[in-house]
Amino acid sequence: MTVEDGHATKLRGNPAHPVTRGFLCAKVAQYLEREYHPARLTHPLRRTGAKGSGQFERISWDSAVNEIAERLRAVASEYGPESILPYSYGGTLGYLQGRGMDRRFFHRLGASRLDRTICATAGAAGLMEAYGVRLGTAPEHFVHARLIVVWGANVLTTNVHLWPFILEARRQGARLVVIDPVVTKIASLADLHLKPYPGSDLALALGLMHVIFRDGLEKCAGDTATLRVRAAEYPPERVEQLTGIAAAAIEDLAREYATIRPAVIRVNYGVQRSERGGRAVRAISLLPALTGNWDELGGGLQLTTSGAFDLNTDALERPDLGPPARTINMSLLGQALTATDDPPVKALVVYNSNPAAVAPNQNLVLRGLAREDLFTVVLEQFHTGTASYADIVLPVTTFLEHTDLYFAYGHYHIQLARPAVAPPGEAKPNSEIFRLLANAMGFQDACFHDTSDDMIRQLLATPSPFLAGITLERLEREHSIRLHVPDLPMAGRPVDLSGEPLAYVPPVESRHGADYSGQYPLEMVSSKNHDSMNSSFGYRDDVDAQTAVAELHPADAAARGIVDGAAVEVFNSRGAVRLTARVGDFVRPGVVRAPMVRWPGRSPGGRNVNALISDRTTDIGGGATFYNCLVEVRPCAE
Ligand SMILES: Nc1nc2c(c(=O)[nH]1)N[C@H]1C(S)=C(S)[C@@H](COP(=O)(O)OP(=O)(O)OC[C@H]3O[C@@H](n4cnc5c(=O)[nH]c(N)nc54)[C@H](O)[C@@H]3O)O[C@H]1N2
Ligand SMILES: Nc1nc2c(c(=O)[nH]1)N[C@H]1C(S)=C(S)[C@@H](COP(=O)(O)OP(=O)(O)OC[C@H]3O[C@@H](n4cnc5c(=O)[nH]c(N)nc54)[C@H](O)[C@@H]3O)O[C@H]1N2
Ligand SMILES: [Mo]
Repeated sequence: MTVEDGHATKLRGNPAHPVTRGFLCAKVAQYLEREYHPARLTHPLRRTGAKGSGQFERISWDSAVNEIAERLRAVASEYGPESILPYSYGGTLGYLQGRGMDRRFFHRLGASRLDRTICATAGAAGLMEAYGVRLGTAPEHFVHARLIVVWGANVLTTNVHLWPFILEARRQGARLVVIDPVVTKIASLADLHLKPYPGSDLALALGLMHVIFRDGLEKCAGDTATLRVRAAEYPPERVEQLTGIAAAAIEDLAREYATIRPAVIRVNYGVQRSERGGRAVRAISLLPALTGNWDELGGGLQLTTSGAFDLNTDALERPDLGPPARTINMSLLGQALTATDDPPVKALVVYNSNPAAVAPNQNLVLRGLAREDLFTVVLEQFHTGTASYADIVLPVTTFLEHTDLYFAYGHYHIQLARPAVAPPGEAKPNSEIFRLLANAMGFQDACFHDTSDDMIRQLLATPSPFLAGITLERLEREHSIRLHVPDLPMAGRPVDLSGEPLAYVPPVESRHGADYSGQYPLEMVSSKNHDSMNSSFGYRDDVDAQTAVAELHPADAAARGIVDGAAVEVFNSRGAVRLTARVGDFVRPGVVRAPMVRWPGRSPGGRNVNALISDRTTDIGGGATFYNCLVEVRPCAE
């Protein structure tokens, strides 16, 4: 980063970083525009118009903090502290601004706890069922693979830093297979692209196991008796019917996967955003165990690397500060705000998240946010859809303006970052805001006076071997440090190879599902957009245009009289969204892709695709089923 006279003028990747190697993803490359955007929030605001109207007046920090403390105290004394709900997720991967003072504050208060399920818990639960630990093949080791299976992972959009390692492996002869109902960039560059029906991956994984067992290709010392019986029920012909992938292709992939070594699977979170998604991840994650791939450098699987970040989060979050409290699943926010009654949610504090845009069953979420008797506080950098429903909006800093220690999403490096520029106006870090609120609430506990450095030291005080020798002083010198994860992170670890309960039942909302009536015959996938970070760049016109689109297969478009560029309505029993059709070989027939997610306030009708998505949760992990959604599409009368 180049800073001239206190102004950041250039943002670059660090060429010495072993994973990111000097290049930035599409989102961070444009971050300085965000940093200095005229729409940045710079002062506390109080709502003056109706909820959702976006009318606010400027107030001082003192009056904002005092009003919030007063309202929270009143709600807690009338309804009990569990009537207060914190809501936060992916705005930052920093520990201090993501899960530090905020958690201390809500724990001390006795507020409801939030089960943060909206992204990754289903897959994590699947991996935990199989291995009891969330580790995987390091991205640097993908270069050694001879077969790379990219399964429900949009690598060139969501995980670009893995691509150079895949390219290097391919230069050395590796084969690349992609399993995705959508023709993503990486799918179009693959040696083989298989397009399963959305949500059918568990059946595909069982089909691969079927062939591996049937042909005696497994290399596994564990007890596979029940898994063998389960897999025997999924011969390729049946799996073809369940997944839409030809039996011959299943046979070929199984044989390739079991015989080319080392083979690595990059399964990302695309697979698990569906009703059978947790168990699908579990079944997929057993494939390397069955074929001995964990024992070879460059073999194995990566879903996540999060298990290596074994920091002392209890010391950071202090769950001991307050009484036990009920837990609310964030993927069910609409229900929590409209149906929960013991006690009802009377105050909502949102930070690092934009639920009005990203949460499923949007009509219910917005109905909840519009409740006049709900006191809502939103900590934000921008005036998001959620902020427009707030009673009080507080301006916050960006990662260029505050200290934090960062978790990694897909590699094993931990990183410290210090502020590089001053915040605009009166913006403050989340950590500072929750410190102020704790003080205004009269919380006397010493931990509310901890500085950022104190908190980083507390986090690093862990017996975990992955963090041995990593101190704040070392981080200060080196910025980014690789955790001590062995080269073969799963070798020799116990694995649960049981086949229970791994039977595949088609998701309720899928072409073979119990809810399928033909009224809404298309399966919609609203996966990540290239230049977006979820809803974070939704104020940009180019991002808005990219997320105002529904991609249809030519056969599905022709059957509905839809041409490329036409205005269409995508609808089901929950809602309707107006988008622009893109017609081409972007998806398998029967599938619609609508890149996520538009700011609802910028869409006609004030809704985005999440108005179409149910709040049914995943088989395990309580996740949202964003990619199991039946819809119909019709041309709009202009
Ligand atoms: N550019 C960009 N990068 C991002 C983000 C972003 O918004 N934009 N978001 C970040 C976040 S929060 C996350 S969680 C990660 C997610 O990273 P990924 O998991 O890679 O991204 P997704 O778009 O959720 O899904 C990946 C792929 O799964 C496919 N898919 C959907 N349903 C199915 C299915 O049933 N089976 C199979 N096999 N494939 C399916 C989709 O078509 C998509 O191409 O990306 C992160 N990186
Ligand atoms: N249809 C559909 N919906 C989805 C998904 C999908 O694939 N399809 N993906 C889901 C997934 S995987 C995820 S992770 C969620 C993501 O949903 P969210 O976690 O809500 O992520 P964002 O939409 O990026 O919103 C984060 C907000 O935090 C703000 N922010 C950034 N830094 C800070 C900070 O330091 N302090 C505060 N207070 N705010 C900050 C940003 O300005 C931004 O408005 O969306 C989910 N929703
Ligand atoms: Mo996510």
